[in-house]
Amino acid sequence: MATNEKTASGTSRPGTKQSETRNSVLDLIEQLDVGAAIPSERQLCHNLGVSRLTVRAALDDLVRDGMLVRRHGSGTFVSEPKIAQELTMTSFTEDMRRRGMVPGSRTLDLRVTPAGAHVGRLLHVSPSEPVVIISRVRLADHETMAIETLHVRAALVPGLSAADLESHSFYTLLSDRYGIDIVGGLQTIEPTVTNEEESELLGVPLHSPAFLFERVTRSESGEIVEFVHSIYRGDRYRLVTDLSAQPLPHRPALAAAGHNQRDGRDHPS
Ligand code: 16G
Repeated sequence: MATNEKTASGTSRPGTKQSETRNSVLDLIEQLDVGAAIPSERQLCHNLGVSRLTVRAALDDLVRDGMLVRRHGSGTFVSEPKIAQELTMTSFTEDMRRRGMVPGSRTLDLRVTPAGAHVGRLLHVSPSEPVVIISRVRLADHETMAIETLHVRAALVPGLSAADLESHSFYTLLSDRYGIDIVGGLQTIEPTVTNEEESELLGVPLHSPAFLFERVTRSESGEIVEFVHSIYRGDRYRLVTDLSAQPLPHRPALAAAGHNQRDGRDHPS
C-alpha cells in the first residue's frame, strides 16, 4: 500500500551528527511496531556512540515530526504513522477505505441559512440563497482526523439530514440520491494551528499544527456544488503530490484554475 508509510519522509539535514542519529533511529522505528517503546536515551547513546545531547535533539526532531511520541514517566514510543494524503478529488470515505481503515463521521451541526456574501460568492449564488451548512468530525478507525464544514445550496440536496451524513458518504449521496457527480474543483491548503474548539473536538492540545483545506467543487454541468472548509490534524497527515512532468507552459493552467495572479493571492472560485 502506498499509504501510511512510516518513514517516507525519513531523510534529514545531511552531514551532521544529529541527522545521522535521526536516520539511525528512523531505521530502528522501521523495525518496530506502532506503540512499541524505543530504547532509552542512555542506551541509544551507547549503541550509536553519540552524546546524550545529540540523541535528545534527534528524538525531539522525530517527536516534532510525529514519528515518536513521548509519554511522561514511561518512555518514548513509535507513533501511529501519518496518513499520506494525495491531493486528489476523492472523498474522505473512499480515501479511508482504500487505506483499509474504517471511515466514520459525527455530525456536529446541520442548519439552513442564507448564503451571505462570502459563501454566496464561492458558491456562485446570491447572498439570500438558502444554503445547508454541515459540520462534521471525520474519523478513521474511530480516531478523530479532521473537522469539515460543508456548504451546499439547499435546493441541490432536499431532505439531506444529519443522520444521512453519519451513515453515508456525502459524495455517494450526491451521486446516488441527487444525481450529481463531482468532476473537478479547486483546493487550497494552508498551515494553521487549532483553536480551542477545534482542539477539543480533535482531542489535540491547543494550538496544535493543522492543515486548513478549502475546496470548491463543480459538477459535470459546470455548476458549483460545495464549498468545504476543513481542519485536518497536522500530526496525522502529510501531503503527497506526484511530480509527473508538466507540459509547458503551465502558468496559464493555474490561471484557468481560478488563481488570481494579479494580486499574487489565490481565490477559490
Ligand atoms: C473530503 C474533502 C471534502 C469532501 C469530503 C466528502 C478534503 C480536504 N476534503 O474530505 O471536501 O466534502 O471528502 O467526503 O479532502 P464523504 O463523501 O466521505 O462525505
